[in-house]
Amino acid sequence: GGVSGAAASAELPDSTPWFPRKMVDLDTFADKVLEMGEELDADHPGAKDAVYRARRAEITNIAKQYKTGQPIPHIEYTLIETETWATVFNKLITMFPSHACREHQYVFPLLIQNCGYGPNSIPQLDGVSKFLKDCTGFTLRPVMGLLTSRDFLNGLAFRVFHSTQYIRHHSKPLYTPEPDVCHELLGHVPLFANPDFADFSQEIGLASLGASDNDIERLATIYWFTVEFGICRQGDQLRAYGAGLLSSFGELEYCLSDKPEIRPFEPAKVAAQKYPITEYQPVYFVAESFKDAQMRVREFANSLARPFSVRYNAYTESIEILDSK
Ligand code: NLE
Ligand code: FE2
Repeated sequence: GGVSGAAASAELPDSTPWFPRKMVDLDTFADKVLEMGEELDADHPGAKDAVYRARRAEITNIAKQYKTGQPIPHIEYTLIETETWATVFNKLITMFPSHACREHQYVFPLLIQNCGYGPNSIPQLDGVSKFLKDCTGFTLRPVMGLLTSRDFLNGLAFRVFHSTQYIRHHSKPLYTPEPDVCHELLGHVPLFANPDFADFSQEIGLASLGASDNDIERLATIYWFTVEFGICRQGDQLRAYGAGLLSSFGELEYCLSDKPEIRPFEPAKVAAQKYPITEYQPVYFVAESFKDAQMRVREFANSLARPFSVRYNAYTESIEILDSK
């Protein structure tokens, strides 16, 4: 097989789940959030705080309205929000030198210089998105809360990362089960500035386009154990590169202690691993490098039952269909 004009316009099997073909197609995800978007679960620390709830609704409304190509609106964060950020920021930077992977440590000072990272104010997504675009072509899109795994992973195929813009409740700054702006800015953003990591993330995204529900589940699990909770070997040490670790003071310490179980990153096995979402992970998987992890994910993706393959055309910001794999 190969790409040709005919192949590029080839019909997909009817059973293929819909997937975005152009960047603007991502606009259809905006109001399809699963949970914790506008309404908060009863056990959320902010559930009984009317001021917090109203603020969340205000900020998530920006994401609901957002369309491809628009600048991401700036948020004027309140004093209490900025204090929460400062608490998280100041705690985490004491841990990064000993616990974060070298790629994270390389980028962090650049974010301080270029994007206003520091304890005194919460960086704006718009500036951060432009910075990432210059580094790796990744961009951010504001999102109301959790998308379906399919929508979220599909975004990665376009090098688009869906990012929350609200902040965790001030009563629990050092761990939250849900994404928030601390998690996105301190955990995800530094890694998306790294070219190998960007390639790795897009690889998962491309594999998700038109994948079966079962394969989406497996890819989402791989995403969970890498982009969110991955650790990697660097020299004779283990370091964290997963954003869920890098944004949680408690779990960052725990993940490199002798308490959790550590296994090698083998996608077919990782894909079948169950995991909790509201507490520290009992198991982590170690990548040897982002390039090695990407190769393994590509191999895994080729083993999935999808009768076509795809590639991203960055000039036209669209997905091309290849007639066979
Ligand atoms: N547990 C992480 C934190 O506290 O920052 C967030 C994880 C989101 C998947
Ligand atoms: Fe995340």
